[in-house]
Amino acid sequence: MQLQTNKQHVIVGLGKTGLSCARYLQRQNIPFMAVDTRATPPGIDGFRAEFPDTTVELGELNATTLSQADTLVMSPGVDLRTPAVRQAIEKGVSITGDIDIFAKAVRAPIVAITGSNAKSTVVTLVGEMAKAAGLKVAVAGNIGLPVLDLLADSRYELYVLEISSFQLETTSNLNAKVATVLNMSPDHMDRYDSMQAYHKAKHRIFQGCKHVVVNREDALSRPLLPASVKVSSFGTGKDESREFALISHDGKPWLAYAQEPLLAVAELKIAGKHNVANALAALALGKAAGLAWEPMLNALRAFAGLRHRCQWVRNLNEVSWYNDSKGTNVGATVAAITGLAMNGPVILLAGGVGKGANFSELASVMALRGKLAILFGEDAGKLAAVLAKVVKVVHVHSMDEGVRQARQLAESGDVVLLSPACASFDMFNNYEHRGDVFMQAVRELQ
Ligand code: UMA
Ligand code: ADP
Repeated sequence: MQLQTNKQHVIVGLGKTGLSCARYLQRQNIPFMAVDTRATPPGIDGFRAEFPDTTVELGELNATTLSQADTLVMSPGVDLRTPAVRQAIEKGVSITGDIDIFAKAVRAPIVAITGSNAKSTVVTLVGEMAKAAGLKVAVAGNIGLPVLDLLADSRYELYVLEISSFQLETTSNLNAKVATVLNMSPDHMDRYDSMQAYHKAKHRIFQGCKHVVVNREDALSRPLLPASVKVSSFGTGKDESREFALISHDGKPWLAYAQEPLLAVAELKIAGKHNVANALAALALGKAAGLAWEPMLNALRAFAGLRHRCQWVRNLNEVSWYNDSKGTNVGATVAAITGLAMNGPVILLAGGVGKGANFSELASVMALRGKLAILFGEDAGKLAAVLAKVVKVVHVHSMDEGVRQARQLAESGDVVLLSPACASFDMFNNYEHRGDVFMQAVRELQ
């Protein structure tokens, strides 16, 4: 959305995004006020110091304030179904968000990436590929850096953006050069009335895009688009498309394009079949963005993976320990268990805030590859209700206790995996904190 200087803008939410929006609007001389549902949002003192003349309203959102605005600049953490926001929308107030504003302001092409899982891994890989190809590339969005903070530097030649469904709800006509929904499985079911609503939000990423990358193994990743839009695809299963695929070459698995081998899977440092899919997705996106093979393949060879994503921690008495604290929904944890189970039977540490998820799919994969579930946090009971039917279940009250239990019960050849299938905020500051506490406890084991 193009913002106008003679209109009243209200920034809703004073987190990272709200702050970046305030800085951007101020640079553009666009007047604004700000609201946040919390009585004392973190960082409010810094905000007041930076914007001393800005009106700030804190606490429950005021329907009159929002309805009198011309435009609400929404933060992703605020639900558009909040009554005061819904009322303002019904009165005709327009809605935008940081990605929407950014898309209208930039000149360089965007590679836009969403999906229920694998976003940060694939975004980082494509960023590394572009860097290896010599481009000045920005990697930003849901991965942690608000996009509007990029606009202060006009030298970027490519933007690789991770975009969440929350951010897409307020984004129209992103006009990306390349866009993808990497995969779709239920997540954030506390923010959506149905899977269809979540799907609809994700597929907004394709509005105005020139080239789509689809996951052949996930029909929900495929948009309905006019024939003029180019389509590439990736997948690890049987391939009849002559696209990005996994093939057997000299008896070994290789990443391939059009049946031509590109890189032996053995050359990848990232583990698990889900990461082979991620590597193929990154190649498909990079090629659609115009990158050459050699820098892309060099970036793939060098990439050791992100922290807290199936991250190897240590081996102790022939038991291997992995931190997948970023496994915050059922689909992610299923992929992590499947990806690591080839190393041995899995002892799973899981639990936290389930965000309204249905955990039954976890039971199927644990029945096949699991040995024991050690559960903690708010929704441990819901997890136990499905997992206790297929594996032994132990309840613990802290990560330290969970790690001690795993140490006691693990036998040679087992894999101990923290992949909670839940958000962390009932017991930890965030998933990084949860993963760090786990790794610390594991490293201290004698
Ligand atoms: N909040 C309130 N009241 C408000 C505003 C926010 O209670 O008025 C709460 C939210 O519910 C949330 C927290 O404050 O719990 C932060 O919300 P925010 O919208 O201010 O978030 P930002 O700090 O701006 O960070 C956001 C993304 N956060 C969310 O979508 C919740 C960050 O993704 C993103 O990195 C950042 O913008 C930069 O683009 C985080 C995330 O958890 C990592 N994303 C979800 C995910 O990956 O699953 C979607
Ligand atoms: P996101 O940014 O979408 O959360 P990440 O790259 O941070 O994605 O990975 C989060 C988690 O998703 C990982 O810890 C792993 O458990 C799981 N995961 C990674 N790749 C895939 C995939 N291709 N399909 C399903 N789950 C995956």
